[in-house]
Amino acid sequence: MTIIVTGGAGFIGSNFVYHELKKHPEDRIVCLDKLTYAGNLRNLEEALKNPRFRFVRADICDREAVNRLFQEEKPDMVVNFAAESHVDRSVEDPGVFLRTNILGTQTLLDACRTFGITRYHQVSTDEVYGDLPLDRPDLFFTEDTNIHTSSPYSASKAGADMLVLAYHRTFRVPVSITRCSNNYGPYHFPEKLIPLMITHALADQSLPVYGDGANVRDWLYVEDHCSAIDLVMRRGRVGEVYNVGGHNERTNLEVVKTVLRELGKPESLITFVRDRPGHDRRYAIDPGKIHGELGWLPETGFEEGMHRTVQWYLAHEDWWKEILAGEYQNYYEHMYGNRGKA
Ligand code: NAD
Ligand code: TDX
Repeated sequence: MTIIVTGGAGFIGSNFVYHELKKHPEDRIVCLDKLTYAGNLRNLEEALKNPRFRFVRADICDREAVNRLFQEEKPDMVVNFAAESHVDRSVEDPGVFLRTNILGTQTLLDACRTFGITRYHQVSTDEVYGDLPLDRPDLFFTEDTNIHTSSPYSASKAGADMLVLAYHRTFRVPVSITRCSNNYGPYHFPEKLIPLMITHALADQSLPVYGDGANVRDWLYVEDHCSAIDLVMRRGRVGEVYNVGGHNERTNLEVVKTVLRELGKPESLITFVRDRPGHDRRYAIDPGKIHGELGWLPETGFEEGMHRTVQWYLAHEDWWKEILAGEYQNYYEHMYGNRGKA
């Protein structure tokens, strides 16, 4: 089988490329990625040595390039990871989120209609459900929870999900969607909470926690997300949505303290800064459907996953130092320079 993986040079996409090459020695993987600030060919260094892997630099909004690739490769499946993925950036500049996340998805769906595929899989997020109150630990997102978005990022992801389901209903494109909770692990871009805190702690810089740090996220080790996508795209029912999460809820402050413990650094590095506008309070996934229908369960617990992640960042200093030395400097100064204390 030939599988097009879009956004495969990013965090989850690159982990997924390795997962597929290893798990399915009969399949070819073609990665289509624009290499935005978040895409990094270094993430695919090992894959590029594999004859079953091909990399193509292109924008998912570029109809001509997308159609040319479909024509050449005649893919059996398409898995769409390509997206603008950082909530804070979507607050600064929503336009590119709508373009890539919605129109890019449409371009891929149109190619699937034209050329025919056995499955189009959309990698979505639990953020499409909005948030849950902190004082109702009995509530979880199910696949039937209303779509109720908070940020331009989550609104664009929800728009894409609606389009995917519409193309199934109207044009019979065989689609599936996974909505996963927060991922962490190797190749996580250092603008996101966990790698940002690891890299700051290693440099003895302050750790900027938004608001009071009481917001809750449901963390899943990236490898477990990859195994869930692999299962759903191959065995999940067409036209269905599957939530993915491992019941690993932590406040941001707990996560930051775990990082500091792992690195043997003092909690005095923590600084509370101005909150994110529209900051979602709590995400919590009910993974009952994917477990019940497909038998999926996560394999890596939070303590083990965090230990592995911190070790990875310690062993790959050159990877993140190269990122921190580039354009990212300007981003950090712009976003955090005038943030002040909470
Ligand atoms: P990322 O930002 O690390 O990577 C995104 C990748 O997409 C990059 O390689 C980038 O170059 C590429 N890309 C961006 N715009 C493109 C375009 N127009 N054309 C082609 N390629 C383009 O993101 P991530 O954290 O790996 O997330 C991957 C997907 O998973 C996203 O769709 C995101 O919404 C979803 N998701 C992420 C998480 C998480 O915790 N990170 C959780 C649930 C769902
Ligand atoms: O410097 C920070 N300080 C801080 O307190 C940053 C970057 C984040 N935070 C908080 C905000 C969130 O409550 O940490 C939490 C996690 O923040 P992010 O890493 O930005 O992730 P989040 O906003 O939860 O979104 C992530 O999970 C869902 C991904 O970036 C999305 O792509 C995915 O859909």
